[in-house]
Amino acid sequence: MVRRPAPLNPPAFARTLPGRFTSRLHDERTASLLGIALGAAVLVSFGTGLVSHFMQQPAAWMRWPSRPVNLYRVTQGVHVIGGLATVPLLLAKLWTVYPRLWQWPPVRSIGHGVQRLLVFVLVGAALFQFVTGVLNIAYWYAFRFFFTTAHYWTAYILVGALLIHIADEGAKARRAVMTRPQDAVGRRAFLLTVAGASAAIAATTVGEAVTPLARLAVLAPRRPGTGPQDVPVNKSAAATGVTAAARDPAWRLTVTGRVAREVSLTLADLRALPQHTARLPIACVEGWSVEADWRGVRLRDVLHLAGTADDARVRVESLERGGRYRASRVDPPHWHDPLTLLALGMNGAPLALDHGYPCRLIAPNRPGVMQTKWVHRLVVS
Ligand code: HEM
Ligand SMILES: Nc1nc2c(c(=O)[nH]1)N[C@H]1C(S)=C(S)[C@@H](COP(=O)(O)O)O[C@H]1N2
Ligand SMILES: [Mo]
Repeated sequence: MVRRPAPLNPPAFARTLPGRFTSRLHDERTASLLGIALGAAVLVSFGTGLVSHFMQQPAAWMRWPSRPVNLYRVTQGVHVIGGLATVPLLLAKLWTVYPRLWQWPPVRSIGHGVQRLLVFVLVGAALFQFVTGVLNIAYWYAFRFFFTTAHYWTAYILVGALLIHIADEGAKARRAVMTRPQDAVGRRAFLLTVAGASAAIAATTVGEAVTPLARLAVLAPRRPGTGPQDVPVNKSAAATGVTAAARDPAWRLTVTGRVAREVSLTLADLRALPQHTARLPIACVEGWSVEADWRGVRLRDVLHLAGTADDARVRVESLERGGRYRASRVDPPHWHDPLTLLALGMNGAPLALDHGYPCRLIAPNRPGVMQTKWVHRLVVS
C-alpha cells in the first residue's frame, strides 16, 4: 500500500512531540505572520543594500547627491542594525516551517517539485545573506575578497525567490492572518518572545550609529567614543604600512591629470589656505557611524588651484600601496559641496595618524570606505 499522509501534516516524529505545542507553533497563522515581517525586512535590506552598492560603484548614468548629509548613514545603519534585529525572525520562521522538510513523499508532481526547490533556494539564500552579513561585520574574514560580491548577487537570488514565493503563498498567508485565530495563547507568547529577541538585539547594537546610546551597544563591534579622538578606526596606519610615508616631511599633496596646471602642496601650504569646519559622520559600510568636527581645506579650493573643470571627476589616492580602499572616486556633486574637505584636523586637534594624517577626505552622504585617509594625490579626469 502507498503511504500518503496529507502534505501539511506534521511528520511522524513531530507528532510524538507534545501535540498542542507543535500544532500551534507550526501552524499557518504563525508562519504567515513571521513570513510577512521577514519578507518586509528582506525588501528593506535589498533596497538599502542597493544604495550601498551603487554609491560605491555608480552606473555611468548615476549621479548621487551630496545631501542629505546623513543619507548613507541612515540607509546603511538600517541595513546592518535592521538586519541583525531580523535574525530572530528568520530563526523563528525556519523553526515554524521545518516539519515540512520531512513531508512525504518529498515530491508529488513536477509543479510541487519546482515549488519545493524554490523554497530551498529561498531558505538557502536567506541563510547565506544573514550569516555572511553577520560574519562580515564581526570581522571574521574567512571570505575576505569575496563577501561583497557574493552578498550582492545572492541578494538578487533571494529577492527573486521571495517574489515568486509571495506570488505562490501570499494569498494563503493573507487569509491565515485575516481570519480570526482560535486559541492564540501559545502563539502569542511565541511571537512576543521573537519580538523581544529582536528588540534586545536592536537595543544592544543601535548605539553604534546613535551616539547617545553608545554605552548600550555591547553587541556592536565598533562604537562611538572609542578609538583615537573618540572615533573608531578600522584600518590603522600600521596595518596599512603607511606610517613612515605619512610622517615624512617630504610629503606633498599633488593635483594631476586633466588640469590646467599641476599643483604640489606641502602641509604648510595646505594650512595656509582658507580653513573651514564641517560636522560630518564617518558612516562605515559595516553599519557603525560617528559624527566629528572636521577642519581643513575645501576640496574644491584645491582643485580650483589646479584649474579643474567643473564637470571633472576626481580620484583621491592615498599613500597606501595596495588594499581595496586605497583610492576613491569623487564626482562633481561631492567635490563642489562646500562641506567636502581635505581634513587636517578633527574634534579640535590635529588629525591622528590613524585617522589619516597628514590629510584625509571627508565628504557628506558617502560610505566610510570612500573617506580616503592618508591622501597624497588627486587625479582629475
Ligand atoms: C544580518 C543581516 C545583514 C548584514 C549584517 C548585512 C551586512 C552588509 C554589509 C556590511 C554590507 C556592506 C558590504 C561592503 O560594501 O563592503 C552589505 C551590503 C549589501 N547587502 Fe547586506 N547584510 C545583511 C542582510 C542582507 C540581506 C537580507 C540582503 C538582501 C536582500 C542584503 C543585501 C545587500 C546588498 C545588495 C549589499 C550591497 C553589496 C555591494 O556593495 O555590492 N543584505 N550588507
Ligand atoms: N587609505 C585608506 N583610507 C580609508 C580606509 C583604508 O583602509 N585605507 N578605510 C576606510 C574605512 S572602511 C572607513 S570606515 C573609514 C574610517 O575612518 P576612521 O578610521 O578615521 O574612523 O576610513 C576609510 N578610509
Ligand atoms: Mo568602513
